[in-house]
Amino acid sequence: MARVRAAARPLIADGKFILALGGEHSVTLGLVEALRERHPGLSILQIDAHLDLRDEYEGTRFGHASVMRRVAELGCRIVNCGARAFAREEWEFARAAGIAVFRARETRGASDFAAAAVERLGDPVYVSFDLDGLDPSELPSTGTPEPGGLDYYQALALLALAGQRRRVVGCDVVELAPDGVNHHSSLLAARIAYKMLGYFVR
Ligand SMILES: [Mn+2]
Repeated sequence: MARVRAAARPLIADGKFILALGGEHSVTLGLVEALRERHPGLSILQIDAHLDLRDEYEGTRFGHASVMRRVAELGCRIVNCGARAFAREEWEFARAAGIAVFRARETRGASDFAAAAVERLGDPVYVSFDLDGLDPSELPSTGTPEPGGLDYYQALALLALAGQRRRVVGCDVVELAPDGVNHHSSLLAARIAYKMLGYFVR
C-alpha cells in the first residue's frame, strides 16, 4: 500500500490522471489514500460482484475482500454496482455506513439504475472497476467469478454517465486473471480501460 501510495503522489501533484491496472483489488487502497490527500471529499464508484467490506479475510485486513472496508474507514462515500455475493457482516456494515448498493439482480432491465447510482456519488469521484462485476459469460478470467453480473453495455452506460455528471479524478481496472484460453477477457479489460480514459479525461 505504501509503495503504491508513494508512486501515485508525484503523478497527482503533477495534475496527471491515474488509470491503474490490477491485479489484486487491494491496489485501490494506496491510490485512494493518495488521491484523498488532494481531494478530501472523494467518492468511490465500485463496480464489483462483491462488497469487499470484510474487516479481515484469510488472515489479512489488506486483501481484496477488505479493500472497501479500509476505503470506507478513510471516510469516502461508496456506491457499489453489481454486488451479488457477500457475507452478512458486509451487508450490515454497508447498511450502517450508508453505502449505496445497486445489486446486480436489481440492475437487470432497469435502465435508470445508472442515473440513480451516479446521483448517490459526491464529487470528485474515483472509479474502481473489479472485472468480476461483469457477467462471467462475457469475462470468465477473474479470480472469483459470480453468475449474474452486469453486461458490457450496462457497464459502459454507467461509466459514461459518471464521466458526464461527475469529475472523475482516477480509476482502476482490477482482478483480471488471464488463463491463456479466454483471450476475450483480456480484450474486454483493455477495452474497459480505453473507454474509461475516453469518458473521464477531458
Ligand atoms: Mn473486488
